[in-house]
Amino acid sequence: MRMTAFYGSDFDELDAFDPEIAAVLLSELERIRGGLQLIASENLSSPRVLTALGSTLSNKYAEGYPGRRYYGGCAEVDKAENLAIERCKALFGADHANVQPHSGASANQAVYGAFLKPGETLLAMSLPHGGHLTHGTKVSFSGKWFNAVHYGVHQESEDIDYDQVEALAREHRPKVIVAGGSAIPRLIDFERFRAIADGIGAIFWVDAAHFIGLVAGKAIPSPVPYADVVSFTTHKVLRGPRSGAIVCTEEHKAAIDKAVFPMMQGGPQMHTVAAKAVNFKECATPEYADYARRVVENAAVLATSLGERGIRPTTGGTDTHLSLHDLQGVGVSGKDAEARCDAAGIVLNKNAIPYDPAPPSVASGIRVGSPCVTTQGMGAEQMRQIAELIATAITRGDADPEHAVSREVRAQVTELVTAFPAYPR
Ligand code: DSN
Repeated sequence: MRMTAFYGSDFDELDAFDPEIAAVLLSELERIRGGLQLIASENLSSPRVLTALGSTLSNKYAEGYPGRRYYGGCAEVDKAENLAIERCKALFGADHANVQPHSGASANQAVYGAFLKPGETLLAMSLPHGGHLTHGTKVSFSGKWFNAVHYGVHQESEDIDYDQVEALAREHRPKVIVAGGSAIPRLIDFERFRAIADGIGAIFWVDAAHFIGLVAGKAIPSPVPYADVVSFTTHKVLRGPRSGAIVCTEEHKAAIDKAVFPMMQGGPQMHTVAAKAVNFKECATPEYADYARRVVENAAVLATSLGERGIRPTTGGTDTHLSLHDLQGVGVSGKDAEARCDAAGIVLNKNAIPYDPAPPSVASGIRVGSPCVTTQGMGAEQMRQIAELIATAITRGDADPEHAVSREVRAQVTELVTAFPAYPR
């Protein structure tokens, strides 16, 4: 009864009306099913999350916050947003949650809006050392509107240079210090960052987009007890809809809410807010905690196994869901490695490594992540097998899908993804 009352997700009807788009939806599903998805920032969200995303909540304008909207008819979407807020707060032990950011970049924009005026200074990790585009790079609003100072990693350890963070903080006295990025394989010392921020009276902001899912599953330490504000995406290890969120202390609640709406965004996407509520409920289960633990275990095995095949993990390995690998030892660029893997059914991305001699469009490294393959139920044995397949594709393969090595590796990938299917039929 409730199923027939639900309006949406009628694929057959869409197919009849718009076979071109229906074909894309199907072929993308087949692409996901047909290869190994090792992009560290991707995951396979549940059919429950996808159902909420495909619902009529998409129609509703709800500018404002629950109980304080600028439109009538918000009683039902208010329930969804209140559930998302309460579940998010409980999941992370946070004083306050804002679940309206449309994405990680939008969430970050709101954090800037809450704490910085144009021209003021922030201190963040540099993009080539593992930071993020929105952390003050020149091509992003954050680098154009604010004075961004960047720290990096030690050349030898390839881990964050905390002494440099402290020295730059003292020299430049940034209003905000940012920890987090998109290619950091190791745990971040939040306590040290907090102490540095306190030493100069700065706001301590953690962009936890990449690893927040591991925090939700209690597989790694949480930044929430240390940070003034934590922004994140909901679609990476967390496995929710493609979106963002912010948690913060009581003190900054009003500033964050005003910065998300009306400063940076208009109407929230209420279907996505509902999907975030579903995802936060999923993340509070023992099954999710087990998943997060296995993501870390799998990433460690994959990193070590690639290292054993000459594909060196920077920092010597990983504590999280991703590892970054230096290909200089095998004499292949990141760009070529990505193309060879792609031809063999292995989806990963080229990535700059710290102190990379190559330009970012070529890069000397690759980044690999375990979120998707762990969702598919793969474990340590499969990680070793995947490392062998990646090494074969990179060192003996070719960008041509018809090359003998591409075909040979692809056949083994097919066996693997048949045994551990994504979105089982
Ligand atoms: N583009 C994401 C990533 O791949 O890490 C971060 O925003």
